[in-house]
Amino acid sequence: MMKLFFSLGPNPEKVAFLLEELGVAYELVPVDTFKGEQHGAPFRAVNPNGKTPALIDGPTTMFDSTAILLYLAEKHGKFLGAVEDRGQLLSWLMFVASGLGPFSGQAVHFRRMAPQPQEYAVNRYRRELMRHYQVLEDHLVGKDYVVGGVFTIADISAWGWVARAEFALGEGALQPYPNLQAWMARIVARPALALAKEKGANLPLKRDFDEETMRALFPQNYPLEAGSAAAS
Ligand SMILES: N[C@@H](CCC(=O)N[C@@H](CS)C(=O)NCC(=O)O)C(=O)O
Repeated sequence: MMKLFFSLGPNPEKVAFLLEELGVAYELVPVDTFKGEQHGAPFRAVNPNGKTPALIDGPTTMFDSTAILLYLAEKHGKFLGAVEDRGQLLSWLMFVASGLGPFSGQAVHFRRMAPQPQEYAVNRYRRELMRHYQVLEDHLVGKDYVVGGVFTIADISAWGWVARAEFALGEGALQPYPNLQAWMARIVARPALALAKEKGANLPLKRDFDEETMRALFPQNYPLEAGSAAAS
């Protein structure tokens, strides 16, 4: 059975969402990133980049949510949209992977996690994230889904971070973007998403955000420990 290495976060949740849409059997393997398990040798052997998600499917091991979404959609021949829209599908997947995702992550980091207030960084990432929302907002005029009028992995990929808009920017973050809100309502109504969320929520993962968690997630705030995986 496929193994999905999972923690609670947008990137692993996207893959669980797709697996539920596909209706294939898979095992969720918890990687407790709040305890630093992503830096340990057993997980690094699966994902040398030390982040979730990763997937093992028979002889194939892979990491990065976008790579895994493409792999699974191609394997099952589903949620790729029409062949003539493949360029659009790849474009929007990369828009999320290289823009919406990283800018969301940094917006969260500097607004909520940085040890000292960093006004410049907060503004930089907030405005860039809002610019990405506006790009999607304009693209979605008259469209139900991101690519070709059908539900694809581009919707799954964008959902992961748009779902956390308020976490990144604060209450009412999506208010200026009515098309994005309407699209979001279509995505969150999908039964597969509820199933994926429920399975994730039942895993025994640490929830307390304490000193151990700060060290695990933001090792740059602490002195390098020679030879540690986090230092590499
Ligand atoms: N580009 C990667 C990003 C993966 C990522 O940042 N995963 C987060 C969870 S959403 C993680 O593992 N965080 C733990 C850490 O950074 O130590 C992807 O799309 O899979």
